[in-house]
Amino acid sequence: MTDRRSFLQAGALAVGALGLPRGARAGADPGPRVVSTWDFGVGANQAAWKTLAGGGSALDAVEQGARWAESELCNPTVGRCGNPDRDGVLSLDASIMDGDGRCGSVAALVDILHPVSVARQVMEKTPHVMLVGQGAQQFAMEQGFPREKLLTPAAEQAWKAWLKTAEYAPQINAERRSIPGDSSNHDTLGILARDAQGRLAGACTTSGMAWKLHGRVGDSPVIGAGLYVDNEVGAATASGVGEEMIRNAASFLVVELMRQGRSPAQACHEAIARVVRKRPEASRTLQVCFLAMNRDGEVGAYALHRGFVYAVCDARRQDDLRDSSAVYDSEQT
Ligand code: SD4
Repeated sequence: MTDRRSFLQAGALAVGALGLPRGARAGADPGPRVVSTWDFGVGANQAAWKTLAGGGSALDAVEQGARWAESELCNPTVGRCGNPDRDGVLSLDASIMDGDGRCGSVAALVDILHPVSVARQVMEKTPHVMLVGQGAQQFAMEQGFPREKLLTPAAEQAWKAWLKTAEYAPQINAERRSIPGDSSNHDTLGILARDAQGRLAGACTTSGMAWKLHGRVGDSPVIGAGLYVDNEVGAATASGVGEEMIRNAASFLVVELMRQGRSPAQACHEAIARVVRKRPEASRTLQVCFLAMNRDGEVGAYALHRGFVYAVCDARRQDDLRDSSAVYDSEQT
C-alpha cells in the first residue's frame, strides 16, 4: 500500500501539472480567465466569459456566471431547482468578493432567485458583509428583487420521498449515491475570474445541503470558508460538505498557502490534508473539493474523493472540463 506521505506528494504533483493551462508558460500573462466548479461550470464560465471577453471586470463576470447557474441551470443544489431543507423550505446562500477585500453575502435567503446579486448589493449598498434570513429577504425586496416561489414540483417531490426516512446523510448528498461527490452528485457553483487588468473576483452560490436543518448556513456565504479572494495572491472556492470548510476557514487557508509560495494545486491539496487531519473518520465519507487560481491565472484543484471536475475558460478554450483526478487516499487516514 502506498505510504501516505509519498501518496500525498505524488498527488500534489499530479494535480499541479493538471492545473497549469495547456501550453502556458509559468509567468506568462494568460489574459482573462474564469474557472468554475463541476461540469455545469462550463455554462457558468461561458456566461461570465461574455463579460470578460468584452473587457469587463472580474467582479461583473463572476456575478453573471453565478446568475446563470441560479436561473438557467436546473440542479438540485443551486438556485431555483435546489432541494429544500428538512421543513420543505428552499433557502439559498451566496457570496461575492473582489481582490481588494470588498465582499458581501446572504444566507438562508428564501423566495429570491438571485442571491449572488443580493450579496453584491449587500457589499455595495450597506456597511455590512452578511445578511441572513428574513432580514436578507427584506433587504432584497427593498432593492427591487422580486419575491417568487422557487420550490419546483420535482424538488418538493424529492423532499416528500426523503420524509419517509428523514435520514440526514450529507456524505451521500441529495441524490443519495454511494460514492461521495461523484459526477452525478453535483454541488455548489464556485466561480473565480481574472480580468484583463489582472484583477481577481469570486462568487459562490448554493441551496446548501439538501434536507439540512431549517436555518443551517453552509460555507458558501461565509467569507474565508467557501470563498476568498486577494489580488496580491489569488482566489479560492470550495464545494462539498460546508461544515468542513467552516471548521478550517478553508478558502482563506488555500489563499494563505499560495501566499506562502504553494501553487494553486499544492495549496488545495494541503488544505484537503488539513481537513483530513482534523476529522479522519468523517473524511472517509464526506466530499470536500477546492478550486484555486493564483494572481497569474494558474489554476489548480484537489478533492478528497473521486468525482470532482472543474471547468476552465479563456481566450483559447471556452469549454475545457478537467478532472481533479488526484484523490486523497482515505485508506491512509
Ligand atoms: C454547503 N458547500 O452548503 C455547500 C453546498 C454543497 O453539496 O457543496 N453541497 O455545504
